[in-house]
Amino acid sequence: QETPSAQRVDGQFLKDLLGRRPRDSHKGQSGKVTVMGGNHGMAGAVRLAGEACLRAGAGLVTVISQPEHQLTVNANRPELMFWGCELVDMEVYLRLGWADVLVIGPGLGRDDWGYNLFKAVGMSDKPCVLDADALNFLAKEPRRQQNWVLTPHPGEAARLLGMSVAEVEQDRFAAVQKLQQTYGGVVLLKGAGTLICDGEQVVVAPVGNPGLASGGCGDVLSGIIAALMAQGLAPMTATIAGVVVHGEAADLAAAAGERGMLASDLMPFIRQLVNSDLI
Ligand code: NPW
Ligand code: AMP
Ligand code: MG
Repeated sequence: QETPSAQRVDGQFLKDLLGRRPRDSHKGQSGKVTVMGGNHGMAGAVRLAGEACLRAGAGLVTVISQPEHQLTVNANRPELMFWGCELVDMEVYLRLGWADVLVIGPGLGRDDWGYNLFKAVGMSDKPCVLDADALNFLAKEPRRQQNWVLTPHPGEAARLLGMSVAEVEQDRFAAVQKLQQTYGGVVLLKGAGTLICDGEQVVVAPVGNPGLASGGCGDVLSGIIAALMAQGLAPMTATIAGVVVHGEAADLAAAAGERGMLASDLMPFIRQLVNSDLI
């Protein structure tokens, strides 16, 4: 529930946020992101997060996933780099050092492979976006970190808080604040009227539409937020801007109808929106 102290944001938030790229910029300056997840059967989740990350302007994006997913992840998207990881060993730790920002969770699954990747991210000191199953591991091993962004939907938030989905939804404002107090960083509570909290303020983003209520839309959001962080926005700003880009892209995509809208349908509009302050 909204309180008077909550600030509302809309498309105006994107104005003057990113600016034009310098004429002599190179891909390293737009940031390097590594997206981790995609356990067996869930290549789509990391493909969507990785592609959204590129469309939101990251300079280089690597996907770390189950080896059998290379063709799926790279199908019609050869710009994504891919590393097939069967065993989570020292090489993973070395590869995490390459990235400016990490995303972990989309399609990660809840088995040992997913858990070991989750632990590897925890050992690094990189800024990161934790989504989906990474949040389920965090719920089992709670800890605080300041330079992360947590993106739970109400089901994941309920696990993180040890309460029911109904209790989360009954007072979303209290839930997002409790999540932030418990886990630190920036917390985004998904759903119509997304809430974002960094411990100092709660922001309400009444953006997007029910066309987003389909598989993969959350995976797209995590990629967008990471790309904005990699381009230099602070985690709170990147999270608010990411939610606005995602929601406005959904509104543009919904011109053809909310029902049957797909996460992939957001992709061309993400690019339009991260350049919108220049038009
Ligand atoms: P119910 O019962 O449906 O009402 P999970 P997931 C609840 C990957 N994906 N408001 C929901 O409630 C993800 O990245 C892969 C209220 C249920 O209890 C994850 O890794 C795709 N309740 C993995 O799949 C595309 C809500 O939470 C529970 C709610 C599992 O993710 C799809 C379900 O949550 C997907 O992104 C809301 N707004 N939202 C791919 N192409 O590879 C959810 N709930 O068990 O965490 O399952 O979110 O589907
Ligand atoms: P996930 O459940 O992780 O796939 O994430 C779904 C994404 O779509 C989140 O960003 C939600 O806030 C957004 N979303 C889902 N349903 C709606 C809705 N009815 N209105 C606005 N945004 C929504
Ligand atoms: Mg999700």
